[in-house]
Amino acid sequence: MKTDVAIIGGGPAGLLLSQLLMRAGISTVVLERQTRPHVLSRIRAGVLEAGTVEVLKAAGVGDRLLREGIPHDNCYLSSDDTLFRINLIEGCGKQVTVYGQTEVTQDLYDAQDAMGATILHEVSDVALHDLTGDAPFVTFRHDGEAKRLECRYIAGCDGFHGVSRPSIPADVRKEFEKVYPFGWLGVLSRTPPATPELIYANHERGFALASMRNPMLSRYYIQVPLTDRVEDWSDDAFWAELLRRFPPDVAASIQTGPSIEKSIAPLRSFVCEPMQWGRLFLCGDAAHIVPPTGAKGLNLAVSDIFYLSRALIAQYADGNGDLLARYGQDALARVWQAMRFSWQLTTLMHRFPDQTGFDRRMQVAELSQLATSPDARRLFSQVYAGLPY
Ligand code: RFL
Ligand code: PHB
Repeated sequence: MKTDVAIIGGGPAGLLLSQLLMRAGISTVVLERQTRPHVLSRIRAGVLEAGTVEVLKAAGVGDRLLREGIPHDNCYLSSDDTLFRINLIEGCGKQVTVYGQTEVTQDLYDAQDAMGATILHEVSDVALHDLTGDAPFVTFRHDGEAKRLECRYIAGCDGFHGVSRPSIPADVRKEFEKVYPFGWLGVLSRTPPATPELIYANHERGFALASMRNPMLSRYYIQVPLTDRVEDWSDDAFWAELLRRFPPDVAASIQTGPSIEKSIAPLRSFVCEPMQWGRLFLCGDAAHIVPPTGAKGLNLAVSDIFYLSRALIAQYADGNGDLLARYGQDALARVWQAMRFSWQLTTLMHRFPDQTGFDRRMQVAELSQLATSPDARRLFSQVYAGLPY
């Protein structure tokens, strides 16, 4: 098999890259380890930055997003029993849009099917070869047979546990990591959202988040110790704990119901430098992980794909490799800004096991600055709604 760009991983990053490149006449093959229903069953991101919406529109997958996505002008922060609003429009003139990652991925699959894309599911033993030469290739198994895919470039879009990042030699790679001493227990339920916009809550019992997918589908999270397992949490125990962590009037507006999905995600900040090695380009979770506080993960995957697709299109259009040579530099500048924001919001909104009275006063001071200072809210809004590309 032969293609221009071999794409490892058919999550949102890989599918979006394939879509943007195919629209520019560049051929792709996507290799995905899981089945399509498995990829579509992962409940993850929910909040899209304004720039993400623009990239998805440019990729030809904006129609349903514009119809069904819920634009939000605000988000709310609460600390114990106080609640304040951050108006994103006042802060930076931009909104965010609530539209699930599952929906983004479904739209990309539909668009890719319509273009006749080659997406191979249930591939195994993917290995990358000759990355620093002019003719890299990928070997893998599919339908019980060993296969070889020749290409000009490889995009590593295979998430945190993929094979692409470890294909960069260990003595070249620098990895930066921070692991947080808690996770998020998330519940999806077929109930109307408690409030029209998101509420991030810092409570003495721990963090909580009220989010949503659509007018009849709510998504809630609570901070839990890393030792907790999903089986430890009955629906009743989850709702009781969630309600305790919001101010009383918010808690009173939360409708509880059976969970239709329940999972625990650990929190981690992680960056791999460089994001490119020879003809291999890392994108999305393959290169970096943010804690979900602030909803940056999927948005960063999209900004990486924006930079890489632009660079590959320029390379194919007129042989100009300048943007491709600086892909990692361009992507990382934005990644580190989002990394700092997610770390800061995680630090601000969670209760840490070893938190001192001093640490708590620092949270209170920072929350009070956000509540009272338009300048502080402006800085917050700029990153929350999305830094420019
Ligand atoms: P993905 O989605 O992990 O996709 C990678 C794909 O690669 C496949 N794969 C392989 N394929 C072939 N060969 C191999 N060896 C392979 N190894 C892996 C995998 O099967 C998979 O299909 O990475 P991608 O595309 O970079 O997308 C990143 C996003 O999924 C991720 O950043 C977000 O979900 C993070 N995230 C959020 N991001 C936001 O922007 N806003 C949010 O509101 C938000 N909320 C969240 C989140 C992540 C969460 N969890 C569970 C980690 C909430 C949660 C709870
Ligand atoms: C979500 O709806 O899943 C969500 C929203 C905001 C976040 C993280 C996750 O910061």
